[in-house]
Amino acid sequence: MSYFKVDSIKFEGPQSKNPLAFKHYNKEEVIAGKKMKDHLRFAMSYWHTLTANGSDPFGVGTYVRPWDGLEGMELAKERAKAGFELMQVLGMDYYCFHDIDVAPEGETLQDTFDNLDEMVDCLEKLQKETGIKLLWATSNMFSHPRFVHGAATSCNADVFAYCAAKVKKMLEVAKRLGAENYVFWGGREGYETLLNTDMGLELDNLARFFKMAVDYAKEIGFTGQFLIEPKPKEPTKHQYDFDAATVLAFLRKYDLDKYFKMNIEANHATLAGHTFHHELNTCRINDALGSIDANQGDMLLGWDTDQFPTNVYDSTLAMYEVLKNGGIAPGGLNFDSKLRRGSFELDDLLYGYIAGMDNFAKGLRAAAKLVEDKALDEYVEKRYRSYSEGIGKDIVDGKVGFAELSEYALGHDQIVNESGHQELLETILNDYIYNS
Ligand code: XUL
Ligand code: CO
Repeated sequence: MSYFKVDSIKFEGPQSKNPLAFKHYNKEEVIAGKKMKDHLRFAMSYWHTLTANGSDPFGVGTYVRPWDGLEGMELAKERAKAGFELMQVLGMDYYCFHDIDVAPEGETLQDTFDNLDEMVDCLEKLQKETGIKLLWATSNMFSHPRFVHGAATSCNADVFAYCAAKVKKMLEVAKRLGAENYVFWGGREGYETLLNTDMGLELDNLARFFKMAVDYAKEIGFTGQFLIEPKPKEPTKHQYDFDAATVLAFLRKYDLDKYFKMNIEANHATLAGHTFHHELNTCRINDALGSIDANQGDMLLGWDTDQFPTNVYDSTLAMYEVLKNGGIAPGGLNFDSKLRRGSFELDDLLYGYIAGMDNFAKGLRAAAKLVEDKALDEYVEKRYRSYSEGIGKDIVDGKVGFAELSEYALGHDQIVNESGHQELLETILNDYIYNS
């Protein structure tokens, strides 16, 4: 251990004032029949943690890192070592990466693949030494200028082919490193103006691309779960994978729904005008909840700020959905979160991850009690009880149509409603958060 000032972050309980200790995350503690680590399946995002430097559209990087000044493969290897050390210090069992996070791009596509192969040897060794696993792999098809008009939705077929080569390679890497999932986030899969865009062809091509990925995974025996990560905008004005409902409609149209689930990111949900809770719920009720990118946005800013998640209200509701889903595996909670530009010291990474992990641990504790006590279920069940008997049951059982319902309504036209008790339920939710 050489990069961080402590060997491990330990659980000290809610009373602890030690900034380098967990107050709520007690990895091996059993909650609702499962260890906390198995409910949460925390993962480190390689890009925000090791590759990012704190630059923004107005200024250069600010992060001070021990690998500053290194270049090429030497830099790549140093970052990998630091990343695995960080995960060990935090007791984190998984990580996620894009191809070009771990290895620099070369002059040619073949050079890029050669660099990647060399780094995959290194990552494989680090995985074996530490027992840390790959939650998901993905391919970056948005940063380089070649993706200016899109990746699988580019107007240029050579770009489509280039992307196919990249994803083919990364599926092989994913298989070799035992990735449990494979993510597609369509960073440039969208448009700036419909004046020059054939949206119908672009969507057909996107579906063709996904089909080829599914076929190739079968061919090489990669059995990880495919995931699509919705986001409504940024970098393009309109992204095709706008939100969970849009992705569901797309998957169903092209008969891809049996192969894909979703990776729901909190900040993407809010950019789409939804809550994180809404997106998770939409996936759960459609059997499409695959994994989570844990972070949060800023209420006052309209872009993807990717902050470490500290909002316990959101983490409680997220874990509530995860528990109701029967768990998140083979997905997990990947911290797609980055430090603020002003948090440039290496140890800020520890503070960021501790904040996020403790926040979700606290959310899990509250959510587990909510589920166990059926604290919200009771109200929901009662609210819909008119569908368990009488005319409501006939509707659910498909026994009546408009004619029967019209006859019924004529005899029952003095409607009586009951309160939804929203404020009471919000108080109950708060009580569970305070007392868990
Ligand atoms: C971008 C984003 C990506 C994906 C992986 O907003 O969330 O980092 O998670 O490409
Ligand atoms: Co993400």
